[in-house]
Amino acid sequence: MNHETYDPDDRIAALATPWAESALAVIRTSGQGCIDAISPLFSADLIHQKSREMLYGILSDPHTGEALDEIMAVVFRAPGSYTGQESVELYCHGSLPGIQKILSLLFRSGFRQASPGEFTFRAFINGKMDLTRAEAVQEIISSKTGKAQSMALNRLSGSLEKRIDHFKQMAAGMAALFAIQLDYPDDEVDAPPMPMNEIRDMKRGLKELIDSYTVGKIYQEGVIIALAGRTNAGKSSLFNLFLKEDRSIVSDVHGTTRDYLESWISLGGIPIRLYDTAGLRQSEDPVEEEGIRRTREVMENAHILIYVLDGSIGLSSEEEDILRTEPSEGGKERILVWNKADISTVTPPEGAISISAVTGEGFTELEEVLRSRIFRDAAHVGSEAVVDSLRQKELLERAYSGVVKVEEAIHNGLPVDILAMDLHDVLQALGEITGEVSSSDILERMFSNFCVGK
Ligand SMILES: Nc1nc2c(ncn2[C@@H]2O[C@H](COP(=O)(O)OP(=O)(O)O)[C@@H](O)[C@H]2O)c(=O)[nH]1
Ligand SMILES: [Mg+2]
Repeated sequence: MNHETYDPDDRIAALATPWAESALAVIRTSGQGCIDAISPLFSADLIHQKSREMLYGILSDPHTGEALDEIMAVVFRAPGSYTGQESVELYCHGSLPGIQKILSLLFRSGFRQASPGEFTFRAFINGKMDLTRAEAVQEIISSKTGKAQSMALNRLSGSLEKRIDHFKQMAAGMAALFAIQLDYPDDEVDAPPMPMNEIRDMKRGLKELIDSYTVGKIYQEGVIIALAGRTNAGKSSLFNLFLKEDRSIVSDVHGTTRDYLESWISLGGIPIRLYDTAGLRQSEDPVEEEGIRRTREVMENAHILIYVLDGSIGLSSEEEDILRTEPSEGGKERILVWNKADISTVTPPEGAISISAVTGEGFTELEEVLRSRIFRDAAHVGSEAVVDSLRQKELLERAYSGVVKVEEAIHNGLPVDILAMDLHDVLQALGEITGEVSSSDILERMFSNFCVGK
């Protein structure tokens, strides 16, 4: 979005629901005068309509008289709307040609197409929400599991903003203290003591939030897991067990899965992008060869590889070689699964989890192991405020290192005006998180990731 040319007074419109055939579609508009602009297009009286109440009517083109749709309309008078501006929302039928007609009528009636994130951008500049909440809007929309969604909802209700405000108050308190110190000459004995406890508390609190990023990122972005192993080991069977449906073709014909399949699954609320791959084996068949090439690509990109071994026939020499290599080579986690435990007569290799993709035995244990691997590097965090935006995390780190600098300066007996300068950095970074101080490129980067209609 280019808000250099951004004009908060013009009227914007966009489809807020997906561009697809559906029962209902919502068209959102915002901007001064938008009730007046839509009123001549609508059969019922919008001008005197109460704010935030649905009104039934026919939307038609005033020039041709053509009726476009039977809809419900809601007016929002400023500042009681999402954007803080006067807004009208139209609930129409989800017909693609219908939506197109209505939008083009709006564009002919003084509205322009909203840029991605422009509604939320307006909400931000009109003081309806701080940046942490604005980011949460996008995070809610893009969350893939219930848990991720409720974490983002927490941020929308201001849990993160409150934490940051708390830090800001602490820093402001310190700044006041430093200001008093400046008034005391060196030899004065009863100068107030340095705020060492506050500094310690602030460091701990900031660190906690920074650490929560690992967990926040896992819930928001998910983890990529690929099933690998030779053909017929039971990868597709295991894939289906994870999905709890028969998505992938299971067959005892070798090389059945020639391409990879992918699906989002939820592992106790953690979004997992799970890949079923073609088995790794030598093949003369060009199609299967391509499948194997893609398998390697998927394996490269996965965070965790589940290596499926066929327990009914034991390890091949190739597999033995693989087992001898470092499990986490290339920074990737590897989990060994000894499948077909229901018919296996061979002793599984050390560290492998015995399961049966057919009977489901051992599956719960596999899920447990996955969870603990996923959270291996993640610090334990409470559920209230979790950071999942890289922007926020980097600013928290800047604030943290500012506090460390203040602490060091105190230890080194540096003059108070130096402390005050370092503290200013801390306040600056915290202010950027919530958007009090924000440069235009940050805003641009943030809001342009939104979808149109948000
Ligand atoms: N008895 C038994 N058979 C299995 C198990 N997992 C897979 N199979 C069978 O092994 C064959 C190959 O399975 P599939 O999932 O297609 O293997 P893939 O080639 O690795 O995808 C099929 O006939 C499956 O029914 C298991 O745990 N126990
Ligand atoms: Mg398969």
